[in-house]
Amino acid sequence: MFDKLKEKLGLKKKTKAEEGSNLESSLTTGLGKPIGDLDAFIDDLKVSLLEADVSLVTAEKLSDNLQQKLRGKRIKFGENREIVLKEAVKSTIAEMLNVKIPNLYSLASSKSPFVILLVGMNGTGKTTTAAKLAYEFKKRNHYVVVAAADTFRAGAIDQIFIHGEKLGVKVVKHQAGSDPASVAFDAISHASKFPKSVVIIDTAGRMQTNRNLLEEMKKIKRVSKPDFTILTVDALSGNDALNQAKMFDEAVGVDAIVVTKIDSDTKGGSILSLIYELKKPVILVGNGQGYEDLMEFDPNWYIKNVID
Ligand SMILES: Nc1nc2c(ncn2[C@@H]2O[C@H](COP(=O)(O)OP(=O)(O)O)[C@@H](O)[C@H]2O)c(=O)[nH]1
Ligand SMILES: [Mg+2]
Repeated sequence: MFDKLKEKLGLKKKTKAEEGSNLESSLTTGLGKPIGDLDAFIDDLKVSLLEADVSLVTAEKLSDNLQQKLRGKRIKFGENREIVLKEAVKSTIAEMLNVKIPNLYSLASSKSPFVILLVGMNGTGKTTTAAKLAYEFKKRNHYVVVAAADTFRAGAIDQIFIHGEKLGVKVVKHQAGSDPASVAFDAISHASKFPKSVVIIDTAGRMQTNRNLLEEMKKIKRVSKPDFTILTVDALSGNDALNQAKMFDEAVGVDAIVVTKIDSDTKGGSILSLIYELKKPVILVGNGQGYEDLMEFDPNWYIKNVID
C-alpha cells in the first residue's frame, strides 16, 4: 500500500557508513553543517508528489511550507540530514492533514433515527460502503435500515438487498425506476418506530448524466434531511477524486469522505489533496471487499504509510 510514494520520496534509511561520515563531518563546526541543496530536494519531492497523485496545488503548498521550515537550517552534531528532512516532510504533511475528524459512531448515538446519505460516482464503492456501515452499526447494537435508493437499475436494488439478507439488516426497496427520494422517506419512517436506529441511504451514481444525478441527490437530501452526508471516492481515481469531491460538495454538501479501495492503491496521494483542498475530513477508508474492511482514518497511520 502506498509504496510508490514511499519509494519516490527518496527518504530511504541511510547505511551505517553514510551515517558515520555525516557525523564526522559535522564535528568540524559547533554550528553544524548547512543542510545542503534544499532546492534540488524540494524539486524532486514535488515531482514525486505529483507522480503519486497529489494535486498540483497541494504539492506546491507542501513544497512552500517545507521550504520555509528548512530554510537556513543546519545539521547539528549527532543529526542525520536524511532524518532531519524526513521529519520535516512528516510534520509538514501532518499540518496539512489537520482537519477535525468527527466520530461517526458517536454522532449516530446522539439521535434516532440517525440518517446517513451516501453519495458518489458509479463504482466508487457506495453500495459496498453502505453494507460495511450496516455491519458496523449492527455490531454496535443499532437498529439498521438501508434505503435502496439507487433505483436506476434493478441489479443495484438486488445488490444491496442481498447484502441486507447476509447481514440480517432491513432493506427498504421500491421497484426499479421509482423515485429514490420516496425510498429514503419510507426507510426513515420505518426506522422511526425503533429506538437507536440508523438509516443508510445508498444512492445511484451513473456517469452519463451528471446534472440529473446531482439534481436527484439534491432532492433526496431535501426529503431525507440527512444528519450526515458521506461522499465515497475511489483512491485509484487519483486527481479525479478531488474533482468529484468538489462537484458533489458544491451541489449537495458533503460532511465527510470515505476513500475506498486503498488496499489496491500504491500511490496514496489523493487522500492528502482531498483533505487539504477540500478541508473535509476523511473519516473512514475502505481496505477490501469484506464487511470488516472499513477502517477509521488516522492521519498518523497515513503519514507512516506514505513515508516510513
Ligand atoms: N478492493 C476493494 N474493492 C472495493 C472496495 N470498496 C468497493 N470495492 C469494489 O468496487 C466495486 C464497486 O463497488 P460498489 O459498492 O458496487 O460501487 P457503487 O457503484 O458506488 O455502489 C465492487 O466490485 C466492490 O467490491 C474496497 O475498499 N476495496
Ligand atoms: Mg451501488
